[in-house]
Amino acid sequence: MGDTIFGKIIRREIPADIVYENDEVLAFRDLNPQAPVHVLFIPKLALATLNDAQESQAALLGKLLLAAADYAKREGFAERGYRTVINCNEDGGQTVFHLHVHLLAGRHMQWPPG
Ligand code: DGP
Repeated sequence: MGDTIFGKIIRREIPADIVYENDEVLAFRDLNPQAPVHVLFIPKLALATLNDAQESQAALLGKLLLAAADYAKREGFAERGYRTVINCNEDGGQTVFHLHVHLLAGRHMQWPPG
């Protein structure tokens, strides 16, 4: 896949408000927040979309979700609740083609989404 703005954030070529990092996962605040808390969890491995994930990357996908849940617990809003979202391709509303999990919290979320 081609490089994206998230690749530049991983390599520290552009700034981001990083809130969590381990060997495989990076998390930083979304530039255009849709809720009082809006953090993106990305694999350091560059996968363009969820469609590109392989069976061998199942654990990595799980780690993104677990990192989001850990963050919610640590920040104290896990019990109140939050939403995780993965947008995929055009109909899903994906604009950055480096797989990411949105973590949204701090307000009541409507369902179904628009
Ligand atoms: P999506 O539409 O699911 O591909 O979400 C991409 C998100 O990435 C969108 O909510 C805005 C955010 N975003 C785009 N460029 C940047 C950036 O340079 N820095 C940060 N922190 N977020 C960005």
